[in-house]
Amino acid sequence: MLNKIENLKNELSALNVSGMNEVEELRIKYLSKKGIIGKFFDEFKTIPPEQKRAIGAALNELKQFATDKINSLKESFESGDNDAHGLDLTLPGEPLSIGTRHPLSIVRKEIIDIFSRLGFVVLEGPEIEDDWHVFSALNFPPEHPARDMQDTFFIEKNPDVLLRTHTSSVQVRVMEKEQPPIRAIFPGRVFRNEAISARAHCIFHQVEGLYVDENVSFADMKQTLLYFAREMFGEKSEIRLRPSYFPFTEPSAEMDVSCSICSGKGCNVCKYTGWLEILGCGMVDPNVLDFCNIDNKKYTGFAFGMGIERITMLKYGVKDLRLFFENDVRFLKQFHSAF
Ligand code: 2U9
Repeated sequence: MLNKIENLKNELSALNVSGMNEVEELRIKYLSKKGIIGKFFDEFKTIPPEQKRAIGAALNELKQFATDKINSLKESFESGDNDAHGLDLTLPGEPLSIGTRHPLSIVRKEIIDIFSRLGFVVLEGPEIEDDWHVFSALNFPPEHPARDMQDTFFIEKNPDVLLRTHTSSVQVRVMEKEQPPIRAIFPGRVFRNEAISARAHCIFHQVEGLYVDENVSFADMKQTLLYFAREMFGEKSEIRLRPSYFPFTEPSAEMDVSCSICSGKGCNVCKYTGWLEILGCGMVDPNVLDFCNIDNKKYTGFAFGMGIERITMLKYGVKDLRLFFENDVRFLKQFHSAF
């Protein structure tokens, strides 16, 4: 009897059906009063009393097993696992649209690739910073307006905990830890307490660069940045450097690239000047090297910084900065990348 019970269990395990009608037929075949399991219970009445305990338990278990099996077959049809439920499964599916790289990611990658070809490595650091790494080590005077609540997001005061306003803080951290030669670029998000408009946002993306070694000169900087401009905006691009001022560089300059839209002839993008301002740069102020424990008699360096939004706007003719943050696919899908 135990063998018969085991065989029937195996038979039930292997059952499969193609419709609800068949499930009902199986229920009748196995579980109705006159079904196979019912007959086993009739036979049970005739077995010797000493076997009743073991066989009774096995029979009850078989009945439960059959009930569970029939119920699960029934449920699979009710939930639609096995049935089209009136749907035409031959209709074509709705295509899933594949996303694209964000334009800022495309341009950041392009900038990184250009400087990588010149031997710059990529380094990153924290977005939440302290006064020393964002201002003091960079030679900002105590009363500089950037230290004000109106320009910078403070998380805590005394001691100051704040969101970095530039990625220069990462350069300070690197110089504090490592001695020259240092040749790296620093991409990252930065935060400034500005009203959001077509030309400004409170969050934006920068890439800064730093090269510190013996005998690094202003001419090295100029040639590096000329290479960058030609790779980024086309080989016919020209650059010009205008004197400027930053607390952390001396001398400092702002760099323009000839307008790639009108080839310098003048158009509404370059406001009829033929030039587009793309970055700031300069020789690292000896004070800054000193603050970071680098011998400013032995080493010199150049640094530069650019906003990725600005470069992207100029390269693609985007007129409103807010488009980068709205994630409207009609805007985003116009940009294509090979990576
Ligand atoms: C250290 C020393 C020097 C980084 C530099 C600029 C010039 C610059 C702006 C461009 C547009 C910021 O995104 S922006 O608003 N940046 O003009 N940045 S030199 O100089 C450094 C950095 C770190 C230790």
